Amino acid sequence: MQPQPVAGAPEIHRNFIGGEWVDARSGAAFEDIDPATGEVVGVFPRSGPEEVRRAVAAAREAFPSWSRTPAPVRGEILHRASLLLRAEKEEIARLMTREMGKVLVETRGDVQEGIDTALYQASEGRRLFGITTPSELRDKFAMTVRMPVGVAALITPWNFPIAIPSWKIFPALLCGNTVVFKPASDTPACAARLVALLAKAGVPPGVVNLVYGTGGEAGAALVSEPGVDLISFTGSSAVGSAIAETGARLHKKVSLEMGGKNGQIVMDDADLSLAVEGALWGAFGTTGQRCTATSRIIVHKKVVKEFTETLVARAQALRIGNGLDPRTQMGPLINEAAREKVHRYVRIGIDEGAKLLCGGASHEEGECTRGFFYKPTIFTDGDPKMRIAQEEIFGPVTLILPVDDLDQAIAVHNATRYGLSSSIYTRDVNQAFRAICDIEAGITYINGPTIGAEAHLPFGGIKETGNGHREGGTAVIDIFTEWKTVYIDYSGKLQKAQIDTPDPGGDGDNSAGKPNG
Ligand code: UN1
Repeated sequence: MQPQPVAGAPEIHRNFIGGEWVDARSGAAFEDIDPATGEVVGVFPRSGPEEVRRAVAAAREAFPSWSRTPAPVRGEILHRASLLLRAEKEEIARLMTREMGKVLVETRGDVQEGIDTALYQASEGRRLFGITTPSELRDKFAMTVRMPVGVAALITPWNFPIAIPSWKIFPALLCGNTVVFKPASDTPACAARLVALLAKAGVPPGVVNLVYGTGGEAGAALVSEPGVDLISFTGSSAVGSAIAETGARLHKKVSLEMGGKNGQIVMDDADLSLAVEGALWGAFGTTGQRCTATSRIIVHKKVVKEFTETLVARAQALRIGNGLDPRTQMGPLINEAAREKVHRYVRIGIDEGAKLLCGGASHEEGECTRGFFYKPTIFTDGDPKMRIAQEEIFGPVTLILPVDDLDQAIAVHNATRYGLSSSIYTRDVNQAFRAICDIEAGITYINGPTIGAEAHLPFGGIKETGNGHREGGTAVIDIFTEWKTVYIDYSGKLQKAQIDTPDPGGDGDNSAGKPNG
């Protein structure tokens, strides 16, 4: 049982290991803070290697039985989870807004993404397709089946506290893996809800374990734990590289989803008001704290003046405040460190010679004095080589880069080390297809902003954004399964591939006196 809260006091939480809510042995704890008000939402255990080891042991113990549970049955449990998420959607959305600040409309969308993923992955329980293919030999059958990988360590960020854990936990379970989940320490309360809900949906003890703590302690212990077979991580490129190094050394499968510096191209034939609408949502939705956020807007010189004026006016009119207020359009940043980082980048941009058009400062009016608010910030006259054009800021800051034509727009777009999301606004089908082919990114939107991924399509990026994997849709199944190739020889004799294979150009016998190959 979770401990019962004392009225008015922040709730004290525990880890979830082997189907039980348990205290961390160290007794150390951290607070979950509402970034709009500074209030404490809950108190959570700061776990170390000992808790991690117990959680991994519980996941290992649960693996044989869970991996043998038929996939359609595992899928049905996810279906039940989707119904529970739907029933609790509003409550979880409100908790999420309190815990990490984004506005209610968006936190509802976040939970919805979890529901969509649960439904999609539930249905995968009755597919999980392998392939069958002819053998080159007579009386021999060839096919592939998918096998679970084992114990999956899932490390998630705070910006999508239900959606991103769902992208990982649901397919991991559907494929027959057991899980140790280490959520970001800025959003532990949503993680508790999700795990409690999975247990209620029928996930057996030990199949999903939850360990709270910092990345440096619990996260680092988890990735180097020998009982972990697979690590799936979403977060910064620096942490991702460190995880990949450890994973390589310890022979673990590693799937990484990291930074972005996503660009929206606006051509001179674009529907400008639509392009402004898209940029506003792409740059300032979730207070710019998405890996898919529009942090560069590459605009044709013929329309850059009109586009910029409208965008700046719209950004300045955004209503900033507590996300629980339905009138609020943009909530706070996640914490003070994030606000300092954003402001540091603003100063870097000014020093580099970009022109600050609006924002560039904390927002401390009215009720906002107690939270980590920052004004929507737009730079123009950017150069693609500037640090603010190259580095992920993860806040409400975007940079306008004027260009002469499509070729230059695509070149500027591609001149970063990241490759997650991208977008182009144009009415010209030829230009749109050029962009689809030539933009270096995992996702390209035509006449839509850089954010808005759907649960049943692949999500992920190229270059330093990822390491070759995709989440979402069927693509995620490749992360959470290993292929088993099966040959069934029913000829009753030894048949040697490549050697006994009938040779249509020869005498039908490759083996007698002929060199092989
Ligand atoms: C992220 O920013 O980490 O496409 C994920 C989107 C969301 C997911 C973003 N559906 O913006």
